[in-house]
Amino acid sequence: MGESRDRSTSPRGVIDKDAYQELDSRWRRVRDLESSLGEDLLTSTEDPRCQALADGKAFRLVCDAVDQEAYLIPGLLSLQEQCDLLNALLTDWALPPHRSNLCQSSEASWLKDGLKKFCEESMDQSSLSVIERLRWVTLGQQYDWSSRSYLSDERPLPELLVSFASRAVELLRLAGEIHSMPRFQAAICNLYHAARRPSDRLGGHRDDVEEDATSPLVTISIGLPCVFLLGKDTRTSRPLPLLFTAGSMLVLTKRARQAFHGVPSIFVPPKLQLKGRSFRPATSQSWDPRTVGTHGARGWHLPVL
Ligand SMILES: O=C(O)CCC(=O)C(=O)O
Repeated sequence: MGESRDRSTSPRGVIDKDAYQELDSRWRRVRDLESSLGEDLLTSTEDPRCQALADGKAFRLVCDAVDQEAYLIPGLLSLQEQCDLLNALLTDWALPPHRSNLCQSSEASWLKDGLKKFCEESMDQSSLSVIERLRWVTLGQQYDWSSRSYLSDERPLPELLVSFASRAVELLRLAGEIHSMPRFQAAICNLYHAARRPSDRLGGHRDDVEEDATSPLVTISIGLPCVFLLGKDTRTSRPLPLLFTAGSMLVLTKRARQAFHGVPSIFVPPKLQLKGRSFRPATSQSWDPRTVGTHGARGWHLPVL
């Protein structure tokens, strides 16, 4: 969690070319895989920019656009595990005492009722409106966005999340890339909805608030695929656009931990592309994180303090 600048300036105050912003604007306009054809997008681990590690279970990203301490681990979570995450988020984690963009107090019966109806698939307008507006939830040590700092009352992170993030780090430890298992302390769950509103993307930023700015940061993707832009520690570097798919994880460590990154676009399959802001009713299909549409929970983010 941290810095989000629009432009970078040189010491003399001259505005340098914001290569990150340029690519971010370009990708915002691309709304599905089909329209991405012909663009430079890393879509497969066969790409020469992926260097296999751990018997081909993990890949180091090797190109000028990123520091080499960035790793992609495709398909590490099973479909059932992705469902378990989504379920835990909507039935438990999104409620107080965890903070979310909808509620920062302990009284939230309306939130609980809205999420419950949604999960039981007996939605009405008010529960739809809850789901539609839920954008982020913080877990573990809570974060205060206004002061841009972590609050002192430390809460443990949910075990399920820690075990999934540890699985990724363990693979890299066995491959000799990371030397010890970090103690995960905080997470933000970002929900990007298929409506593709401005709130359904994440601008380029660095996570620079954590005290230990070198310990690994793990991002878990569930739901619809997205374009993840991964750069270096300055916006003047042109970032690498990669397709980040459900069940996959990204681990940024050492220098890459300081990298600008963000999510300019969620890919929404044409049959789920929504007109205006009208939302479809939930169906049992909406529980399949591969096709999760109206409530496209997508990003899971575990910065380590
Ligand atoms: O949602 C994602 O995949 C990225 C999340 C992120 O970068 C953040 O929350 O700081």
